[in-house]
Amino acid sequence: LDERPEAREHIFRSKLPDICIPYHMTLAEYCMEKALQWPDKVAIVDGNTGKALTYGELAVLSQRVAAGLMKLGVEKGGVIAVLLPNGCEFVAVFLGAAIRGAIVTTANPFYTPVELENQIRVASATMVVTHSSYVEKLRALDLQIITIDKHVDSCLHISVLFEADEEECPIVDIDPDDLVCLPFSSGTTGLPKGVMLTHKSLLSSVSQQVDGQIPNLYMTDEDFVMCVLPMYHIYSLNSIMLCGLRVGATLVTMPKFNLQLMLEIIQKYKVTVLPAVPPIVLAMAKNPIVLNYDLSSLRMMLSGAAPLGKELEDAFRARLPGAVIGQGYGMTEAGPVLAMSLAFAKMPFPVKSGSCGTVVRNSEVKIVDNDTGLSLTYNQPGEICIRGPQIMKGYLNNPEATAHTLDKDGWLHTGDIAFIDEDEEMFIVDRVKEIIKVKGFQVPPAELEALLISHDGILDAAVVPRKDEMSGEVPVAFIVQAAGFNLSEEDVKAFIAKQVVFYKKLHSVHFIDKIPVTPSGKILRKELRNKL
Ligand code: 4UU
Repeated sequence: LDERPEAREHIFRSKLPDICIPYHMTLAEYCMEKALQWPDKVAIVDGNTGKALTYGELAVLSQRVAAGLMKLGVEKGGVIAVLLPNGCEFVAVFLGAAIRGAIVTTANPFYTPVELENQIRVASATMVVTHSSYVEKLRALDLQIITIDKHVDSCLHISVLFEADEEECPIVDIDPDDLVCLPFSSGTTGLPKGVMLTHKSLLSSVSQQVDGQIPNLYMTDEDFVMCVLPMYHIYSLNSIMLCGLRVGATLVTMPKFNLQLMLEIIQKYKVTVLPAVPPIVLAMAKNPIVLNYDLSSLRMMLSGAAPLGKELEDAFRARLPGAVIGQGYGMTEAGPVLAMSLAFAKMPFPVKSGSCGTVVRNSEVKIVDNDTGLSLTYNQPGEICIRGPQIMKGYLNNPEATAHTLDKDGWLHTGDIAFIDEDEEMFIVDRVKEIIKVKGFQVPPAELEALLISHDGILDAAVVPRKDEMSGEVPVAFIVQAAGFNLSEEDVKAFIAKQVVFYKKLHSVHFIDKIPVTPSGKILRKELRNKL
């Protein structure tokens, strides 16, 4: 009898064979590898304005950005913040920074000054590339600001990067384990942390999706990929931007979601691939205006970042039978893609509604029973753990949080509860982490709780998710009020609303006498959720 622990572990793998991942390449080389084969092909087109950039132009522009960054004193390993809506500037700056050997931290441009300051401080960013309309929010920080549109006092203009000399593009010795991207995520607990993604992580994740004889996510240079999900979130950054460039597709960008505009753009550009989040699937499946458009070009609808119900998936299929719908399952720390529907494979497998996909290639998944720590086999729900070349290196300057998430054997613990059926399809059934997902966006309860207890009238607070038809989940607060105060629900909501980005706003506030906690002081979130 083999008594080694690994002999007791049930490891799940992709149904597709492993592939050869070109670890030796840098992320920019890898994503632009084939760009020279089609220099005149449009890489990115702005769906609203029609402004387009070809692969050849993008290659030159990113070399100029790398040269410009070097001239401005950005060193290898330097961190720059990108605070931009979707568009060619985002892509060129990201690639240019990667060529320079710098690290890009991405954030939501709608973040409040407090949210931005926190991230920029933790990330030690020294420069930010943004739109002039966000400059005021950044003034208090010690940062070199570059604007992509008009000139602004005491800021630089993007021309310092875009008009630099590509001949001066630095040749940097980049190791596969060097960082390239630093998105923020609260992970399984606490405040947002910098997720260290290396050239190797992102390159592996892209490769696991689109490379090989039988790609799992089959996209080609003939595809027009809708880029409406924000590139500052890892889903869009990886599965749309980087995967799209790798295969030579055309990215059709929109700065923000608007259903009617999106439908017009799909029709006009004959968009073939629509990566989305559940609220967009809901609109596509249910909103009557969808029927007014010719969407026959759509062949693939990918949903991810939050649970998508079986009913909704079926409703979408009934309305748009020409498009294959399926899910991807990602987590920033996992590089990000853990599982992808095999309905999207070059040789598609039959799949079931409600599944979030099958584990990607060159990776191992195990499902762990949280009580016994044992790994489970088919059809038994437990915590999803993943191991592979794509997962993060750790949280920046936070070994404690890293140790809590990455174990000594290299497994990343997701905090998601799922089972895998006998067809290797994964079904997420619960979440054992605090994070609240509003339309796929992360809302860390710890952040809202810290803000709440900073109010003199609030003694203690807990924030939990409440199910919501439109957003999936919304945050609601339980509050213990201090003696002598008479706060109303509206007072508390307004106090939070002015400090956070729109999707983190509280939807209701409940006053209670005491926040229920475990003997060790952890909030009993389930108990509060059950009260709702
Ligand atoms: C149920 O949401 C993401 C990344 C999503 C993504 C990326 C590339 C989806 C498809 C793709 O191709 O990252 P985070 O870090 O913002 O949030 C991670 C959490 C997960 O741990 C899980 O709880 O978001 C939830 N989640 C999902 N839940 C992500 N995808 C799914 C899903 N079903 N399909």
